[in-house]
Amino acid sequence: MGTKQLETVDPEVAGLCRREAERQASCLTLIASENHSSPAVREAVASLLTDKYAEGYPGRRYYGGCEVGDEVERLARNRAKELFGAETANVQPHSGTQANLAAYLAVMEPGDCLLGMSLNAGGHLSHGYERNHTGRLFRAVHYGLDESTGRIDYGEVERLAKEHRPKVLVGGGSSYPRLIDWERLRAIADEVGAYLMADIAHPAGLIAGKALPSPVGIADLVTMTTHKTLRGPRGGMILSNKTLVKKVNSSVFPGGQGGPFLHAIAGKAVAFGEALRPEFRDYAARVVSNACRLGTELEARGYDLVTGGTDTHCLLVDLRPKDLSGKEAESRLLEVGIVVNKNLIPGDPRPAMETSGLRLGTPAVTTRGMKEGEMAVLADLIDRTLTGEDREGVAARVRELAEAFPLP
Ligand code: DSN
Repeated sequence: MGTKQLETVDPEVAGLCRREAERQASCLTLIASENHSSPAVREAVASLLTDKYAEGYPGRRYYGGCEVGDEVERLARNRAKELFGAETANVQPHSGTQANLAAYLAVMEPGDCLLGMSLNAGGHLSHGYERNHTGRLFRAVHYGLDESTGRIDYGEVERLAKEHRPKVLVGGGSSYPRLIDWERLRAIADEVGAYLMADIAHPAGLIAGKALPSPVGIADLVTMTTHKTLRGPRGGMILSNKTLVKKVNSSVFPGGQGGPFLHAIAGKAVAFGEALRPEFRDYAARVVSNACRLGTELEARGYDLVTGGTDTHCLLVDLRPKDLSGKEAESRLLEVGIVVNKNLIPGDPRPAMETSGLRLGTPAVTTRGMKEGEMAVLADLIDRTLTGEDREGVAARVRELAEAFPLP
């Protein structure tokens, strides 16, 4: 419906939108943080709710005409609470980074200490990276990974916590393929009187779909994005409890944001509704089993996986034994239509724009309906591409797969 208008009014933008749709349809996305939202989610996001200002919260807005917006936001909040078994949900953050900053400022003052995973080890910019506002506002201290295992060294986390007495301890990251021991982090936080924040941006959908253990009820604050494994629109969310809810809400608005994006909140409500259906549990389980299979198939072809595998949706491939940089591997794979991202590995000797690793994830191809059999095919195609074998044949096979497994 909207595209016809767009073609007439602005053929230039319409053409770009069409090209992006064609790109997504004809390529296979193995970027661990990306997914394909449903047409229902996209319809809600493209609705007229985009035109409405609604600063405040349901029942307490600074504008008239918010009756429908109130219902949309209440619906999204209630579905989020049901989905995650949370006491409270704030669905207004525009992104994961905004959610994290709001969560920190709900319980910390500038200058307070924040302990999180370092960016190089697979944390996130918003976990106190020096050039991010979180690193400039707070005294950030970082834990890394045990270079011999690629796993979190909880002993190091405890040692740093005792030394620096953080106000907030953050768990979660962008390229950590293993389960996080939330109970262990809780115990460390309790030892030093810190709040525990779980950033579940990556595994949110796997937790909602009961494929991974949940930090809800263990952590004081749980932040996430809604567009990764959760398969909703681009955006963020904060779950907390009745003790913290007022602080969280005022930290989001008026603390960090003005008017909420009601169209995005409507899209979140649709995605949460979809994730509450039994099929989503099958999806979450399959994302994980597909990632495990992709990993074992790559290992069988001589690839090293950081931590030796995965418990989640993502894999970190150490390319050093193949004498290939992540940058080169990313670009070779893109040429055949497989979209991935280069990634640092623990103790990486190369810089972040080059890297010695690749991060691979199965959320998007699983949404397209791929199962373990296709993971074996993908591993073969990745290997043939990286060894420089029959590039045209591989590209043709990628196109065939993309056609056989269309976007939702
Ligand atoms: N950029 C996201 C990722 O790719 O993991 C994190 O925000």
